Amino acid sequence: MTTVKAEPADIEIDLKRTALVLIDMQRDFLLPGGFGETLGNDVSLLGKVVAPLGRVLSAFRSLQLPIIHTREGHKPDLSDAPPAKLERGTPSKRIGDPGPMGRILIRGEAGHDLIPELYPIAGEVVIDKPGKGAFYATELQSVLVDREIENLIVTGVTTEVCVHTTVREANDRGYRCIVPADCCGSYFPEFHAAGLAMIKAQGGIFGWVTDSSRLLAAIS
Ligand code: TIU
Repeated sequence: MTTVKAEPADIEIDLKRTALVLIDMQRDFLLPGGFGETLGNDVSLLGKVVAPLGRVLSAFRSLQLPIIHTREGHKPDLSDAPPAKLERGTPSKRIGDPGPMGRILIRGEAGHDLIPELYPIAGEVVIDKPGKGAFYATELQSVLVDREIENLIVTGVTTEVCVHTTVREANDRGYRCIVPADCCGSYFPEFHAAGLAMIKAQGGIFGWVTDSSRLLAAIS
């Protein structure tokens, strides 16, 4: 067993039953011209996640532990995008509209793809998800059951949206979720802080919060 220093308490995990989950590290959220920017956000705020998450990804690769990437997006015909999502708010471009990186949040377009710095390699799982949570309308649970995974290191963007929704979904399904704070990011620093505080409050109501240094020290 491996002890990861974390809040609200240190946690012991069996690394062989632990997967790294990278939520939506896509151009559409991290680069100008994508979905995140059309919503009115400063996408540069997410860039600081890439280096620490890259170090954790390298460590998981060298230990040959399971790695799961997710991508939020929709089919080109938008048949999996509910009107309530398509019509939401007043973005500069809507889901499916043409943008500088292709159609916004559409599978197969450049903007929908994962950023090159964290690009999946052979053997890593890529889950396409239409919603915010990685379990909703995806094969994630069967992937985890097949590989006998019990613990998830949940990272990516954005902390209070897709990371948080996934942690909540996973927690209810019995997975221990550990979130390294510097490996996830938000367009709203105050929501990032609040999202992490909510995870570890009440004795770890949704999971545990650590950081890349403590995680790497534990698994190396
Ligand atoms: N807008 C925002 O903060 N996030 C999303 O729309 N999706 C994800 O978090 N991936």
